[in-house]
Amino acid sequence: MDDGRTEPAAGLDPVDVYILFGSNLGDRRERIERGLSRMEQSGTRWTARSSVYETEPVGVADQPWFLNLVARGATTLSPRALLAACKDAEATEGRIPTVRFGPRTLDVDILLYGTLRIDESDLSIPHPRMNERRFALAPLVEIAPDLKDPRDGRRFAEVLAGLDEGKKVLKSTTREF
Ligand code: PH2
Ligand code: MG
Ligand code: MG
Repeated sequence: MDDGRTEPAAGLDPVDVYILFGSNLGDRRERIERGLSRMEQSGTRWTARSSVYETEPVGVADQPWFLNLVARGATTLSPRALLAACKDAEATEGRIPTVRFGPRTLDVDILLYGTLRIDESDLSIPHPRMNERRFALAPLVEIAPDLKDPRDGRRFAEVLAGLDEGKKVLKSTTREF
């Protein structure tokens, strides 16, 4: 019906979000897969997912290698509700908070929420360290080669190409989803 009121109801327009999944304990693929399913049940529909990457640990060196993957979702959740959904997915994999940058059963991080920028004590979007991390940028650029950083308009592909963080990030070929 066109009655001239074209404004959508507040909060109902889906927003494109990019979420980084990481695991380095237990059945890493299963954990990521279950995390994706869990989040899909609460307001985020996945529209793209990267390959799975085997990645050398960053931060604490003496820990197992990670699997990382980036998924694009269309979400109707607010940034805070999305953060809660990420934490909920982590909790179902039995994540217990331990050392910063240390081993984890499942880590689910919001990289981008549309072009929104938030800087609060417990929630920063875009993810404040994503541009220093090959394990985040490689899968992101795989599914979004033209995407730009809302902070400065640079293409993430260009940021990745210029990154001299030397940690290994290998596209996993052992099993495709
Ligand atoms: N996450 C961290 C710390 N270090 N290293 C890799 N390779 N992948 C991660 O997801 C990762 C990490 C903290 O969240
Ligand atoms: Mg993380
Ligand atoms: Mg995290």
